[in-house]
Amino acid sequence: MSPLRRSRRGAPDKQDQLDEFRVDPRGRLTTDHGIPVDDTDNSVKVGERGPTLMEDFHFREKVTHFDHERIPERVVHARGSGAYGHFRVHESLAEFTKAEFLCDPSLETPVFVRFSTVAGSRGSADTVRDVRGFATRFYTRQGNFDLVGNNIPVFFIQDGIKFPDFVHAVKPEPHNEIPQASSAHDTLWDFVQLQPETMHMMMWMMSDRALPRSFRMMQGFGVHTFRLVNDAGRSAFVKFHWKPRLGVHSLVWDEVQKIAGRDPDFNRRDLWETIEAGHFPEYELCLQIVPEADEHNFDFDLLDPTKIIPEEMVPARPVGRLVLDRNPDNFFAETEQVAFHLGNAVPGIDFTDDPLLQARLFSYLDTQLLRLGGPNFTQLPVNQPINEVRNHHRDGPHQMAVHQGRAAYHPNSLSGGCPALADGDAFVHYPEWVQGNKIRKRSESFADHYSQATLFWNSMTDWEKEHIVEAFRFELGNVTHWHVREGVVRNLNNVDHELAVRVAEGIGVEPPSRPVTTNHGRSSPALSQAGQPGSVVGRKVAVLTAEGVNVGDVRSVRDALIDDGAFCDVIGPHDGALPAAGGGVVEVDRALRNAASVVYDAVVIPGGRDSVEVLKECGDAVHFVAEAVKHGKPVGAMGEGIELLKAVPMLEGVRLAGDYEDEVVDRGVVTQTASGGATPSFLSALTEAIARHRHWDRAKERVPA
Ligand code: HDD
Repeated sequence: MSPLRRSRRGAPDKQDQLDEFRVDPRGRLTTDHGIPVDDTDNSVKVGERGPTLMEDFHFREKVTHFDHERIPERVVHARGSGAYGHFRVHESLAEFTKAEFLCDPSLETPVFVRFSTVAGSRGSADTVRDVRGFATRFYTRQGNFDLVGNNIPVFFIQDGIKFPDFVHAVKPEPHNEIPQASSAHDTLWDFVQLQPETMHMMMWMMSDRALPRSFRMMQGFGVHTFRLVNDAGRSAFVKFHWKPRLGVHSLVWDEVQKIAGRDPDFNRRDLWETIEAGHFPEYELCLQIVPEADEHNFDFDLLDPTKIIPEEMVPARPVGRLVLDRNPDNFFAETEQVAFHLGNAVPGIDFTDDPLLQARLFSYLDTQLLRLGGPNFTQLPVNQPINEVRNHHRDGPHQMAVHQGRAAYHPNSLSGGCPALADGDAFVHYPEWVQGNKIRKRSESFADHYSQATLFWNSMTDWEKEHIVEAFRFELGNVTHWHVREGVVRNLNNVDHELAVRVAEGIGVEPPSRPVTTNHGRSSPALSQAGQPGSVVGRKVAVLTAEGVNVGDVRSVRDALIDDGAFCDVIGPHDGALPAAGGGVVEVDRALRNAASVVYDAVVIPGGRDSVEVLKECGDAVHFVAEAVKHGKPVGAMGEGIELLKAVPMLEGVRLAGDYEDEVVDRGVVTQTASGGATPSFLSALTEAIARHRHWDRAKERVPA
C-alpha cells in the first residue's frame, strides 16, 4: 500500500527512495495543477490600475498555499538540525539481539539524525543552556528503529505523567512569554526545588554538557534501560550511548550568550558546513549490557531514568559506527517533517517498564498526528521505511497510496487473505511476566534522588565545578522569589555541602550551616569532560591581519590548518585584498566588523610591523584577541604579532617567545619570534593546542572582554 519505491540498485536504499521525491527546480513554472505560468509578478486586474479578479486562480493558489505554509512547531525540541548518514555494526551482536542491523557487519543501514534544543522555539538561538536532543532513525530492512535520545544520560523526572508539568515550568512563563529558550527563571526553579528527582539532571544541566561546542562533539544517550532480545527469546537490559569521535567539548557561558547574538545558527551552521566540506561527523555506538539476572544487583533501579549505570560498573562496549555524510535537500520536507516515535522498534529491541518510557510510547505518535495533520505522516518521504508497508489502514487526509483491491479488512477471502500475517520475522513483544495491583504510586526503589547527583559532582575537575557553581548562581540570580532560591540551596545541600555553600554565597542566600548527609566520596571518571580526545577537524581559526601583514605567516598557517581539516578565515579591516609586507597581497575572508572572536576556536596573529601597529590601535582587534583568551582558546602569534598579545591584560604570567627563546608554548599560547612562515614545531604546537580545545589553567578574571 505504501508509495515505497524500490531502489534502482535492488537493495533498499533511503537515498534512492528519496530520489523519487526530489524536485529539480530546472524547468518551466506551473501551477500546482501543472498549468504553465508566464507571469507570477502581477495579479490579473481590470485594467492596469483596477481591482484584482477572483478568477485569477494562479494568484489565489499562490497566496493560499503561502497562507498554509506553517505547521505547529514541536511542543518541545522545536529547534533542530538534521543530517543523513549510515550505520554499520562492527561484529554480530546475535548473542544479544536478533535485530538484523545489529547482527550483520556487511549491512550499511541508512539513518537520519535530528539534533535539537528542547525549550526554545523554532527560531531561537542554538547556543542556549539546554539539553540537546539526539534522535536517530535507522531505516532497517525490518522497519524503522528510532532511538530518540538526548546528550545527557538522565532525565528531569521519573514518570511521564510529570512531563507536562516540567515542560510548563521550563518554557517561557505563561503570563508574559518570557524568557525565550532559557531555564533561568522562577517557574523552572520553583519546580526543581519542589521536585528533588530533578537534582541529578540539574547537575548535568548546570554543567558544560548543556553548552556543546558542536553537535559533532557531544554524546548521545538513549537514557532509558531498553531490552535486547535474541533469536532464542532471551533478553538482556541495555543502555545505548553515542560517543563522538572528536571527543566531548563545550563552550563557556559568556561565550554562548554572545554567540546567540552573533550567530544564532552556530551549531546548525557547524553541522551543515562540516558535512558540506566532507568532514563527516562520526559517533561510536556503545552498549551497556546487563544480563536479566543482574536486574536487582544495583543500588538504584534500572527502570529509573534519573540514574546512570556508571561506566566503571558496566563498561560501554563499542559496537558500531555512525557517519553523517549528507545534508538534507529541504529543511521543511525532511528536518521539520521527520516524525520520531519510540514505538518504532524492530524485532530484537524492546521496551522496559520505565514509567517515563511507557509515557513516551504514547506521546510521540499522538503529537505527530497534531503536528503533521493526520495519520498519513508515515508516508512522507523522510518517514517512509525502506521496506514495504502493507496493511488495512485506509484513507485520511493526504493519502498518497492508491490501494488496490476490495478487501480492507482481516480476515478476508476476497483478496486471498492478503496481506498475509508475518511468519516468524514479526515483532513479538517480550513476554515479560507482570502481576500487581493497579496503583498510582512510585516504587520505593526510585526514592534516592541525591546519590548520583553527588557522584556527578565528585567526578568533576576544579574547572568543571567552577562552571557548575557559576551556572547555578547565574540561573538562581535571575529568580525573583527568594524562597525558591532557598529551596534549591536546601536541595543542593543534599548533593554536596560545599556546592550548596558556594552557590548560596553567590546569590545572597544564607549558606547552610552543616551538611545534611556525608558525601559518599564515590566518583566516576567517565563523567568528566577533562582529557577527552580532540582534533582540529572542523575547527574554525581566525587569522587577524591588517595592511602590511607578513604573507608567509598567513599562508603557512592557513595551508597547514586547512590540510588538517580546519576552517581558516583571514580577518582584515575590510573585504578584498590587503597589501602585504614586502609586496604581494593577502585575500581577506571576512571583515573584522562581520567577524566575532566567539565563533572561532582559535586566533592567530601573523607578523608584519605595520599590520600589528594597526591592530594594536584597533579596539575591536584587541577585544577579538582578549575574548579568545578569556574563553581559554588557543592563541598563536608570530614575529611582531607577539606585540599584540602583550596588549591583552591576561598575558601577565604567560610566557611568550622573546629574546631568550625563539619558540614558546605556555597554556595554549603558542609563539615564535621569527616571521616569514610558521615553523613545523609552531604548527604542531598550535594544532595540538586547538585539539585540546580549551586551556582552563589561565587566569582570565582580569580580561575585560
Ligand atoms: Fe521527548 C520530542 C528526547 C521524554 C514527549 N523528545 C523529543 C525529541 C527528542 C526527545 C530528542 C525530538 C525528536 C525530533 O528531533 O523530532 N524526550 C526525549 C528524551 C526523553 C524525553 C531523551 C527522556 C528520556 N518526551 C519525553 C516525555 C514525553 C515526551 C516523558 C511525554 C510524556 N518529546 C515528546 C513529544 C515530542 C518530543 C511531545 C515533541 C515533538 C515530537 O515529540 O516529535 O512527543
